[in-house]
Amino acid sequence: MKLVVVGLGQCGGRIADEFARMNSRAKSRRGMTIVTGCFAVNTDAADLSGLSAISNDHRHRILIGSRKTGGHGVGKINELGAEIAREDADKVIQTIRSSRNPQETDAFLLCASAAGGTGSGAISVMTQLLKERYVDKPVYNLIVLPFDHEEATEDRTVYNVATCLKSSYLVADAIFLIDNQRYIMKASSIKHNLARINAQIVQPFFNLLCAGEETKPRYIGAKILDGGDIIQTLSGWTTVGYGHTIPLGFLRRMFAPDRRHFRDKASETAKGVQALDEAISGLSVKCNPLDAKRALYLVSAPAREINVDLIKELGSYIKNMAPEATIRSGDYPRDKGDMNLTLILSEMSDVERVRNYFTKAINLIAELKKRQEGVVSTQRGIDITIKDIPSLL
Ligand SMILES: Nc1nc2c(ncn2[C@@H]2O[C@H](COP(=O)(O)OP(=O)(O)OP(=O)(O)O)[C@@H](O)[C@H]2O)c(=O)[nH]1
Ligand SMILES: [Mg+2]
Repeated sequence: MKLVVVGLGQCGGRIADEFARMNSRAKSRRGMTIVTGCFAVNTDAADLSGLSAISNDHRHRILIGSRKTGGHGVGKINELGAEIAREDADKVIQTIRSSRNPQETDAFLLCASAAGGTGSGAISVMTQLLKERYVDKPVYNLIVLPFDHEEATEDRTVYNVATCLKSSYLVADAIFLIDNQRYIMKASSIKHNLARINAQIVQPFFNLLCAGEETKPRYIGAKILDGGDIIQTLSGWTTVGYGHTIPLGFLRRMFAPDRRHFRDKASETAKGVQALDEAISGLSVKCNPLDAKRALYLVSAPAREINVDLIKELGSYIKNMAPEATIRSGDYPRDKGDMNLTLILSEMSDVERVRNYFTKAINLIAELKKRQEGVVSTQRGIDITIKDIPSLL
């Protein structure tokens, strides 16, 4: 499957940068293109300069709203982010359109954080406009939810997240929810942390996108998972997980390369289940798999480790976990390396974290209204007394 990736705002731009890096890896290691275009759009010129993998020119790093912001961002006001996106959308879409033949692309993926200003405001607006221009291509969103501490210190966080999520839900074909808090590693510094988090966010997409683009016969699975399967799976609130195991069998094969021990088969199935467990416990947002209406998994491993029992076992494990889901699956044999698994749960009827944001935002709006009324009446009070004071002007 081939994507055009557009990162909006700082967080979105950095994730898009990570997708550009992933595409270079796909090109150099596997000779294939999985990202046909990668763009960063921002109101902040400095953020755009901080990227490294996205081509360093104005056709790929697109500055918007510079007349309004002077190139310094929108300072968390996501309404302003939305307004600027609307005004400059033609410039962005024209640039995307002219850079590559859009027919080569299966879908768009727009990435942004929900808590900031530029990305949070722009993502739904850009999604809507892209959907109008490219009626036959799905437009997906990847939305990053803030760390817990950001919510505690900044009222605007809850408001931005709720308005961003609601607006995107109205227009995007599917929304990958990525909860920063679930990726946090307390020991490392923030910058290092964010880079690591971004790499982890993108990792599950590597094999997922490569599998359907594979042309070498020895890497074609018994069951190919291609772009059609992915498009059929993605709908509404979506979560993604990734699990992997170290290649344990390699020692045994080193000492007895031609003999396959009967235990290998059992241990391969166990490894697959272990990778699946890791993918479930590391899902990008906390959710209940029972609420998923669609699911997909792709297992990738050295060809000799993929067997019918493994696929059967994984399938029934997921069916038990998400009994209402239509499940699609595939295998992607490789020469060597670990066994890894990408899991997607989609069309979630409920995601607690999203629901909480909506509830908190409703409470916050009511609270702000009360506060505002208080302020207005005090001003009126001053205004009333001020008229009796002589002015020196
Ligand atoms: N995972 C991840 N989260 C990030 C990254 N950079 C910022 N964030 C999160 O994104 C939110 C802040 O949004 P930004 O993307 O910086 O905001 P913006 O879209 O550039 O908007 P303005 O700066 O207000 O114009 C916070 O919740 C951060 O924790 C990143 O590289 N990776
Ligand atoms: Mg910014």
